[in-house]
Formats: sequence, structure tokens, C-alpha cells
Amino acid sequence: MYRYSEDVLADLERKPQSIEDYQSATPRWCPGCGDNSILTSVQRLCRDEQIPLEKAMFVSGIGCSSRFPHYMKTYGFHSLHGRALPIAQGIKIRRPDLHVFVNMGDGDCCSIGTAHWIHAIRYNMNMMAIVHDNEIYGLTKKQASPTSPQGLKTNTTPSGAYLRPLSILSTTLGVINASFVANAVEWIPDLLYNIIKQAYHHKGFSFIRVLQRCPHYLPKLFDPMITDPNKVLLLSHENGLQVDDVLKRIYKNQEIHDPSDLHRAREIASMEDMVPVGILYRNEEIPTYDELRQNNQFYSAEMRESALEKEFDKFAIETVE
Ligand SMILES: Cc1ncc(C[n+]2csc(CCOP(=O)(O)OP(=O)(O)O)c2C)c(N)n1
Ligand code: SF4
Repeated sequence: MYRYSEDVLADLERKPQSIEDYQSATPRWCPGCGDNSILTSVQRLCRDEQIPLEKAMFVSGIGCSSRFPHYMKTYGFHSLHGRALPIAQGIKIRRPDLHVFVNMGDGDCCSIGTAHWIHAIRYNMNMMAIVHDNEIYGLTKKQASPTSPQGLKTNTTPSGAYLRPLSILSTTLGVINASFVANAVEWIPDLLYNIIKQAYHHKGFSFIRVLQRCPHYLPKLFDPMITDPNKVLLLSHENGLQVDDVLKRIYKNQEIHDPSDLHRAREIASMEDMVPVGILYRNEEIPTYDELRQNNQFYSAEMRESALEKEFDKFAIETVE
């Protein structure tokens, strides 16, 4: 008798899922925290794409933003500070059928997790990573992070941060195999959603840095960008972000940026007077690690089988006459 796969049988039972179906516990973030906006965009994406609950996996590190998996009614892994990416990679290797999402804070990704960040870009595995960049350590109560502005008074830099901040975008664009790099701000939810949606459809590692308000510790930090639309640079392109007329009327600084232009992407990433919003770089020609492993060019299927046989032979019981 024909055996139907579990996926086919599950699909027969499936009803259309609403946003509420993806919502789990009530978020415990502070009122006005930008993490709420990011969560809403991701839940909207799951609803619009009808991602089956049992096929989505949210992995995070430790931090306020890393509470994300608790708020999704999918699989989730609230892991260790800085370790979200390697855990997500392990999951993806073992379960390529899952849609893997990674949520990290700027401390999580760019301080303790820096090595994993760099190598995750290089591995280019099929998953989406969002950095909630509030430019501070939120959970541990206002310590300077690598993205804190120079001069910012924090509990670890009471007389002001000494160093210039690390540019998340420039660093990511500088790593070999970067294949999707975007920048968003959570206070323009339509564009945030659009970027997340394009990242979801990208083949490879899609990396989104989102500027995220922390009204509890840095209530006014992003005010200049929020109150003055001229501080935002909209990046639109037929192969990038499509921006509607209403937003175009508000945000007058616009650039038609072809996301295949890496050189221009790097220039945009290093701007200091405006915050770019859109897709800086996209390249689907770069093979993913998953593809490279599948088409393993160094060992043929026969070679792998014979190596396995040799290993099994070590455990064979020989009968003595
Ligand atoms: C190995 C380890 N080191 C340090 C900590 C303490 N710690 C927890 S969260 C955090 C920083 C959180 O900041 P960020 O990653 O920017 O996320 P946010 O809270 O701002 O969302 C630190 C230092 C820890 N939990 N584990
Ligand atoms: S401390 Fe900041 S980042 Fe953490 S929940 Fe509150 S507003 Fe959000």
C-alpha cells in the first residue's frame, strides 16, 4: 500500500494560520521597546508565508532581545550568550527542512559572539539572522556594547565610551561569502517587514541589522533619526526594496541602489550622517554551505560508502573455526 509522507498528511489537517497562532507568551519587554516591533514583523511574515509552526525554529543567545523564541509558538532555543549562530547552524545541518531564524542583541553578536558572526557569514547557510541593535547591553543594565556611540555614558564607561563604534554593516560586508546584508529601523515597520520578507526568500545567509530603541536605558538616542526624516536614506531598486509613494514623500533622501553593487554597498555602510534603510547587498550566486556539502567534490558517493564499510568492518565479529 502507498505510504504517504507525514508532511502530506499534516498538510491535509492544516487550517490557515493567523498571527495569533504564532503568538505565545505575552512579551515582557519594557513599554515602547523596539523588540516588540521586530516581533510583530516576524509574526506577520510567518502568517503571510503560512510557515508551519512545526517547521520554524527560532534560536537566540542571551539578552532582552534573546527572549524572542519565548514569544513564538514554534520551536525555539534560548541558548547561551553569543552562541546562537553555531547552535542554529547545527540545527540547520541536521534538519535542513526547518526555517531557521536567529535573533541576537548587538552585544550577543558583536562582542562575545564575534567569531561565530564572522564564520556564519562565511558558511552562508540558508537561514535568517536579525541583530537587534540598541547600541547598549539592555539585559545587564546599560553597559557599553561595541556599537555604543563614542562618548556615551554607560555603567561601564561613566565618563563616556572611549572607542568609535564598530560598524556592523561594514564588517559584515567585508567578510568573504556575504550574500544578503540589509539595514532596517524598527520605527518604520512597513520597510522592516519588507526587508524581512526579502531576507526570508533569499537563498543563503540573510543578515539584517535593525536599529532598535531601548527607551528604558537610552530613551532619546535615536530621536534625531526619528524626528528628522532627512537623516534616513531610502535604498530602493527593482531587485531590492520597493518603497511606496507615501514613504517616498516622507523620506526625501532616496537612492536607487542595485544590491549587486558591493563597492557602493560598502560606501553606503560607512556613511555617518544618515542611516540607510534597505538591502545593501544581495548575491545568490554564492554557494551555500549546505550545497557545497551535498555536492561534495572531494569524495564521490562510492568513496564515502567504502569508507563507511571499512569503519563498520572494525566492529564485525569474526568466527574462528
Ligand atoms: C558567557 C556570558 N557572559 C556574560 C553574560 C551576561 N550577559 C547577559 S546578556 C548580556 C548582554 C546583553 O546585551 P545585548 O546582547 O546587546 O542584548 P540586549 O539585552 O540589549 O537585547 C550579558 C553581558 C552571560 N549571560 N553569559
Ligand atoms: S531594557 Fe531596553 S532593550 Fe531591554 S526590554 Fe527594556 S527597553 Fe527593551
